[in-house]
Amino acid sequence: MTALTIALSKGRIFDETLPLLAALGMDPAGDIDRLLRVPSRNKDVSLLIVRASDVPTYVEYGAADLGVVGKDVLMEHGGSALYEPLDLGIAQCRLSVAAKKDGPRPDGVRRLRVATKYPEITRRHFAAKGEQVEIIKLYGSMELAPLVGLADLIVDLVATGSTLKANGLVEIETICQVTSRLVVNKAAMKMKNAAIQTLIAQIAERVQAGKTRPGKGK
Ligand code: PRT
Ligand code: MG
Repeated sequence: MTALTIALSKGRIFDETLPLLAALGMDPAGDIDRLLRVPSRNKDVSLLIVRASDVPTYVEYGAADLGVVGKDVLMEHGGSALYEPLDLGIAQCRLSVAAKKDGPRPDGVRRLRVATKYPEITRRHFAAKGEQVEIIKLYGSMELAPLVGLADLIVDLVATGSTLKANGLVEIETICQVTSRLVVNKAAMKMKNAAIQTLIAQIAERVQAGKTRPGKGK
């Protein structure tokens, strides 16, 4: 059979992809706490454990044939160099603009500062609305920025909303809904077409089954 490599990140995405991999007999057959390249129970499939934001890069350059990545990361990376054949419906959240409860709001006059790990999405979002903002790139803990006066607004992922609430922030706008996607290297899609199409079909069937199973709908 054709050898396939799948890139994915630890944490949320790994945890939610694992049942899918297990159902296809592709769950890790090695120490995922130490190894960065892990064999799977299917000898033709190996898994690469990389940073969430690096998944598109591994797949784009063909270091991995496929990847599992959040739509947020994909939008920030610019997805045109990859195929995105499947919405896996996992690691669900939304990308939102949040502000201090009593802080300033965009008013078309003041140039507000926005802290985010998504400068590209943020730039496009405010440009489309004709709002002038100053973007401050952070790598994490965005919720802190408004509290210490580093920024007026943040653009960050929200799932339950409890992190915002705990930090005295409120969601003022939803930019988009986010789920994880299966992405495919464009050359691999040609060279390994049969193997990849088979895998996509198997995963799609699982995702569909998960949606229709009572109580599992997301
Ligand atoms: O952590 P690391 O820097 O290595 O990478 P990462 O933060 O990119 O990875 P990880 O595993 O945290 O997130 C991977 C992907 O999971 C993201 O790219 C999203 O597509 C998806 N995802 C889904 C989330 C969330 N839900 C989520 N709630 N990623 C992050 N969060 C964080 C959010 O940033 C905020 O700090 O959880 C907090 C909010 O959660 P609530 O429930 O309090 O609203
Ligand atoms: Mg994280």
